[in-house]
Amino acid sequence: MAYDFYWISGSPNAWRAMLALEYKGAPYVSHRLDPSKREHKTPEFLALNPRGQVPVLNVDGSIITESLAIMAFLERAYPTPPLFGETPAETGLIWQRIFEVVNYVRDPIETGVVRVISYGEAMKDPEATKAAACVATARLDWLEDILAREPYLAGESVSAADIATMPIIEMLARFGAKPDAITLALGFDDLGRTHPSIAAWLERLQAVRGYDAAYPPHWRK
Ligand SMILES: N[C@@H](CCC(=O)N[C@@H](CS)C(=O)NCC(=O)O)C(=O)O
Repeated sequence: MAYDFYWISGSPNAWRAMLALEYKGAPYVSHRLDPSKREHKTPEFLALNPRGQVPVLNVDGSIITESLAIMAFLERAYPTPPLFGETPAETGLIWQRIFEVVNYVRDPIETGVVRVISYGEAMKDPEATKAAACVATARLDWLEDILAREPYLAGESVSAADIATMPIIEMLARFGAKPDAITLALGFDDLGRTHPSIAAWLERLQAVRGYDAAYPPHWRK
């Protein structure tokens, strides 16, 4: 039986859940919501998730919100190929990486930089934007250090840690190339030069099963 999956194009949280669905080969019916029409705030959608947020997975009437919860559900429902490791040590490291990214990487990038640029607010206080970019760069440097030593964030194989992190970094690369970011020289427009191991990791992830299907359609030219 196919699940019902609700998402918004470009939402990093929906992206990671959708990529997990695709990677696992799980059957699902896609419900793409249009945020400009506030389709994520309709009474019908709020009945699924009162927060009015994506992603949402409807599993035969059981509603799962929270991208990481959806990924954990998929791991139990479709153990192969694994995303959360095969040994206790692997599983521990994968969750460690996920929480490190959620607790220390996501906000400086998504809130500190991406949101400011996407809301057109980067030039309102250039010094504040540059200061936020410095923090985000330090978090990127941390990822770069891991990926200079390992092909994936939790070792030799692609895992949930990579799938959970990749959309955040893709967002930074996309918005870091916008004119305001270039004007302020935030330094996110050429990851191949500044963070070559991250750039190589992003390229490796493009070969992961389901990458193309989960890629935000409105980002395609
Ligand atoms: N912690 C949640 C966050 C969900 C979330 O923030 N979704 C955003 C898109 S990335 C959303 O739906 N925003 C619309 C809104 O809050 O109105 C998860 O990981 O799924």
